[in-house]
Amino acid sequence: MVRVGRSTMEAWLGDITTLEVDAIVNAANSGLLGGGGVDGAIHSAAGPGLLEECRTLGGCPTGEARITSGYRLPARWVIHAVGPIYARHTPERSAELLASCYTASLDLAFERGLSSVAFSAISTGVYGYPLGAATRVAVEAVRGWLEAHPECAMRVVFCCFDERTLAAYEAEFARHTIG
Ligand code: AR6
Repeated sequence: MVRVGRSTMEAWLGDITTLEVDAIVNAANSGLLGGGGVDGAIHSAAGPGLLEECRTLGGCPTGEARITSGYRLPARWVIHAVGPIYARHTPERSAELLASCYTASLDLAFERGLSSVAFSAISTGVYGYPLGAATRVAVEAVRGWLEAHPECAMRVVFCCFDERTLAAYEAEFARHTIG
């Protein structure tokens, strides 16, 4: 766990659809109408109400996020962030777009007065973002946002669906704790 002012960042191994937090962050696509991976798992667990609400949103550009209710999920809200498809951009542009997913999601959570948010490992599945680089962007973006909002006491969970992802976050946290 890494402390940033009144906030914390932690990594957790498991299925994001089981997490009892204020909001979970989905790795969505720009249509916001569901898909495979974590997106499919979230839509299945939330039930059809989620898709109905998503249909009203009119999609979401890459690097941005939208918020809906959580329906049958234990989380009250779902934030749908659209990560970059890694091969479609330069590495620098992909990093900007990915960082923006994290900061836009935290902006939405903060605006709603939420105090706990769990992120999926956006873009590291079928969107092909190399895991180590994505993890670095995620932790640095969240840390920067928390440092810029010292009044905020947010619990940020990085939800890892496999051991490899968990190890990447723990390695990244070690860098932030030591240096
Ligand atoms: N809980 C937590 N993490 C999960 C779960 C789960 N239940 N299931 C998978 N993951 P991906 P992307 C992890 O491919 O790369 C979808 O079709 C997975 O192991 O879901 O951003 C969307 O509709 C990986 O670490 O998202 C988009 O079209 C991480 O979630 C596209 O995929 C992200 O993998 C988005 O691709």
